[in-house]
Amino acid sequence: MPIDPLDSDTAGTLAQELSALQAKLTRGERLTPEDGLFLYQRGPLPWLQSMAQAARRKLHGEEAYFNRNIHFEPTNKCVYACKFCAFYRAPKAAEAEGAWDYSFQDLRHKLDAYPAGSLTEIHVTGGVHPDRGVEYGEALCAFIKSIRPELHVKAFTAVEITYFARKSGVTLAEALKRLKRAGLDSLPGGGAEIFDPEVRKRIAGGKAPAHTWLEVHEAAHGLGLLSNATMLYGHVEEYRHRIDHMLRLRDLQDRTGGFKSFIPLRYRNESNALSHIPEVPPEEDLRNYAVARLFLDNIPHLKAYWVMLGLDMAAQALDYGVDDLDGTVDDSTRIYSMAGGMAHPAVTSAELGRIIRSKDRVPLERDSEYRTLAG
Ligand code: V47
Ligand code: SF4
Repeated sequence: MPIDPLDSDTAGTLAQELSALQAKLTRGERLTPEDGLFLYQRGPLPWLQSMAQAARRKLHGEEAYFNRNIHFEPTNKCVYACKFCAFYRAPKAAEAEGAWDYSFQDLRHKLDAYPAGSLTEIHVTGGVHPDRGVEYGEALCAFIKSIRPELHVKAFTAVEITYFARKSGVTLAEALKRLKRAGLDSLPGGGAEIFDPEVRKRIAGGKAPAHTWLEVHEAAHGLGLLSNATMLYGHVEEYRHRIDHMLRLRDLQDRTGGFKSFIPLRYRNESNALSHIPEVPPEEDLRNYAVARLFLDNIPHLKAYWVMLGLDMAAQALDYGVDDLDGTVDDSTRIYSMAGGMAHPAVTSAELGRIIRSKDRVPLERDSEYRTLAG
């Protein structure tokens, strides 16, 4: 078949651009936003995979991490109503409408099911309850520490903390100081969604804007609290919005070094106000992991949250820059099952180990600060 001169020209230019980027990455140089956008739009997936694998290998060799954790979602009643959220119920909703509001005694009961030493972390996040200020957050952290002092308390998104502070009339820094004093150990990465103001307004109008989310994390890092960062993708955003999101995280990380891991979250479309938007295909998830690994050169870990992806896709993501599969979870979260994810997400550490080994990688159980635990 004759070669179309235009196609071969385009192919030649693409090959040249990729080889320039490969040289840049090999020299350890940082990608610009334009480079990132180019890779999203035109980077061939096998090329991205190979570059992301190399970047991951430089940071973590063949090791891949998991932990033993559960989630606690105190309530799904929320003053906001993010359009993508299937978990949300109005503050006055009744139990019959699917609303819940767990007490501290309910939490004690849940924790009693776990023998000492069987968990290392509890991840606490939920709806933004209209009546709860920083006093509630303090009491919850202190309660967990009083019954399970050995557990790392990763609790409250920047959105929840912003509301706590406003409700209690204190600054963000003061709220964080008080939560830390009460037992908070680190912040989860939720609530980031997409930072671009137009997109944020369309999917999560009303809740803490990007600069406030970033301010909470910066203040937390300043107090010695580490944190994670998420990005909700595959809805109405464009590639340039994902790059803008990661750029803001990369800039903050340059200043503080306090982010432990980046967690891309694929938009799931069941039972929410954006259900007409189809979910992205798996190739898009893999492309996103690879670009994230290459662009976010200063956030050490890239996490595939298997609860959202399913275990098979999480395993595949290990070949695209991912070095962490999160934890055992033990059917303790409903944010994803309500949005179309696995109905009862639970996995043993042996199973996570098997998945990691199936990719010729070395499974390591970690604590919440990525220190390896003796296995
Ligand atoms: O901020 C809600 C997302 C997040 C949907 O820090 C949805 O280790 C997709 O942040 N489709 C909360 N995503 C969960 C979260 C998280 C998860 C795992 C680990 C960590 C960590 C943090 O869940 C929200 C939002 O971005 N989310 N609804 C949905 N329909
Ligand atoms: Fe509320 Fe969080 Fe759901 Fe938004 S994503 S409606 S803040 S629970």
